[in-house]
Amino acid sequence: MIGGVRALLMLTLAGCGRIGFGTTNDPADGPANSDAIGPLGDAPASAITVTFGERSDAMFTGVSKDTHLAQAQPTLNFGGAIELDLDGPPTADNLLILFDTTAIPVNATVFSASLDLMITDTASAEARLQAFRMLRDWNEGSSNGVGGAASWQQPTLAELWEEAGAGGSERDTTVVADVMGPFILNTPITIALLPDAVQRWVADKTTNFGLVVTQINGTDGTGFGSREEPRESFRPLLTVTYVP
Ligand SMILES: [Ca+2]
Repeated sequence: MIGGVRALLMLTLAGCGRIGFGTTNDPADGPANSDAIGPLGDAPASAITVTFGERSDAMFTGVSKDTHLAQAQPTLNFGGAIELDLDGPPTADNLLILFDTTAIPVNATVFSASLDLMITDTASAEARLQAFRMLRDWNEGSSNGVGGAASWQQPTLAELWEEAGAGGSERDTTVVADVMGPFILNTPITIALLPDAVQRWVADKTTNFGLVVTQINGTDGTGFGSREEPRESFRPLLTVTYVP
């Protein structure tokens, strides 16, 4: 029985072409989001859903860090800011976010994963974001526009990014999430994540350096509530459904 479930899951995961892209919140968001689908089919009855984030109703708290990197302010840290900024080049803002998922058993099979963000600065309709797994550590920092790390230039105070802005080989090439705007002020979005990304963190926590989120289209930036946002419901939340 368990083997059968696992086989089904592996088949599901193998069909990754349609897994983990787009948002699942609101079909009215536009055509780019309306085809957004998580894993095909329902989760098995034995599946467990857990939530991670700095909200009192999250199942696991004290588990996240987040910041953004500002190309126009390349030496400044924003780890303590209440907003996570995202913007496209030439003045890009890239967002870094990490959740400690060690509460999930290492042998679990991740069925689905999603990231809830609250939009605190609206972007133009053509805005598009993509997320990738980070492959190296970075400091959150606690500043809001003061010199420090992480910054556009540095992951930690002792090092430089291989490619500024958390680019190059220090991020994975697989697209973990791909979402088109419009992003509307004070509207929550649920971004479906490629389950394999979380699966890797679960199987080996030493590989969990979180995600970098980039805006690849549109010059009007987007803002999201950070874990420091005073309003709890504006803070990021990771939801994972897994089969033990
Ligand atoms: Ca932060």
